[in-house]
Amino acid sequence: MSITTTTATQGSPDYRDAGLVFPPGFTFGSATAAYQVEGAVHEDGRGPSIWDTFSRTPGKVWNGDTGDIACDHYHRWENDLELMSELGLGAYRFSIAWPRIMPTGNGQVNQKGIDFYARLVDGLLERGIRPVATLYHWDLPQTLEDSGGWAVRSTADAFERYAEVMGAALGDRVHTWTTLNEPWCSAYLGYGQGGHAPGRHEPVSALAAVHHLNLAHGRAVQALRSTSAGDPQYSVTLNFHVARGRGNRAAEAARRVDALANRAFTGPMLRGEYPADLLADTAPVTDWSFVKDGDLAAIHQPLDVLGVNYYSTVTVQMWDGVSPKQQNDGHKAAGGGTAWPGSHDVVEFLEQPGPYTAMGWNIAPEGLEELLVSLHEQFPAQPLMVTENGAAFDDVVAADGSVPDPERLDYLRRHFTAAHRAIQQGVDLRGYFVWSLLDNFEWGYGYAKRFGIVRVDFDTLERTVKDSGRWYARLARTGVLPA
Ligand code: GCO
Repeated sequence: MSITTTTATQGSPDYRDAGLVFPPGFTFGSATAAYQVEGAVHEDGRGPSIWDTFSRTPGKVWNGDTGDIACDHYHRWENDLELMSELGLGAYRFSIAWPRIMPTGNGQVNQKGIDFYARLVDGLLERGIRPVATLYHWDLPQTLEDSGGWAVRSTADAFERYAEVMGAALGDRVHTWTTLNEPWCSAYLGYGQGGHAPGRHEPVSALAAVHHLNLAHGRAVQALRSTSAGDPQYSVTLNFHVARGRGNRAAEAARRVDALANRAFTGPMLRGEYPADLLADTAPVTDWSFVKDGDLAAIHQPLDVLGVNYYSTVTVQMWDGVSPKQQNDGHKAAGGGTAWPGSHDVVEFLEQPGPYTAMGWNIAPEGLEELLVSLHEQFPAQPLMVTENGAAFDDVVAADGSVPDPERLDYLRRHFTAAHRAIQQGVDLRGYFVWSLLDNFEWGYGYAKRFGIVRVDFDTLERTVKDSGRWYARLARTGVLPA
């Protein structure tokens, strides 16, 4: 099976199983990211990030929302750890805000920033919850963007120094280090399509950013390895595109998206090379001269686990010249519409068959199964971990204060079933992190979209475990998919 199947989904199998037993030791966790939950953006010496700047720029984020307060996790972290204990989670995937550690991205280290994450990690360990720490979940220090951001090589140098600092500070206690979260978003949405910070529209910069993020990853793995006193695992998290082609150039459309979105990262990280078809496709835009001698060897580092984020599939069609409808709506999964920098052939992201979540993303659990099996076939020795999967729905609080969210529960059940099916087919899947522990700041959508298995009332900041959270607690405690 391949990611680049050429026909649209022929209808989803049901994927509503119960009673499935996950392998012993399978990790059940939940995930968040610093800017989405912490708040406290001016506290304890934190410097500004590109998301502070972007969210304050009129028209960029729904309703003018910012992460200034978010879930106030920076102050309520102990309460949130208690919540994780109550849910029986085995691991917590969080991200470290680079601008808390190095307020200007370089140079001076801010001890108060380190102290916060040290308290968090210690609190997790006290409760028997494994810390899975991501170094970069999109909050680039603004000063680094001011000197060119991910479009320039010096940002990868700065990231390496940041990784050294974190390895030395927490490498004795962190269970798993993740270098980057979804570099696809950082590069293409940040520097190409512009729907994410820093909001630039520069195709060449987007491809340079791809490379500098890859380089930052490889250098960070080496830096963490040399400074971590314990025996942590090393990983990266990618958001893969499961692309269905349509039309008379269906296979070509799917191949191009696979090259640009998936293999632009797995190629250098897991094989030590950029795919030849990617270089050929992008030749009209760049000769990739930003790739220097030794870079590919630096990027190609053994990983204990590859993090996989999956939400939905994409359907793509290729046109010669301008498509009938060049969508450019900032839809994350759609890659911002006309995906192909520099080509006369336009790849258009088509509307998907439903049903949909509140993000407008199609619900396709079979895509997760297919993706995991495909990755296993491409990289047979590479253990995998689902580092994000979940769904936004418009939750309604019941009169008794509870939050029944049957659609999210059903979404999770079906995707856990898909993961189990992949395991049955021989995929070495080590764990699963539900996105998200808490309703939080959903980037360009602000607080309008709720992904949490725990509700956050954004007026009072009160937390309420949703029905999906209770269901997940039963799964996490028993390892058996509850009815
Ligand atoms: C992502 C992110 C999350 C999003 C989630 C829903 O990696 O895209 O990790 O920050 O909130 O994916 O869009």
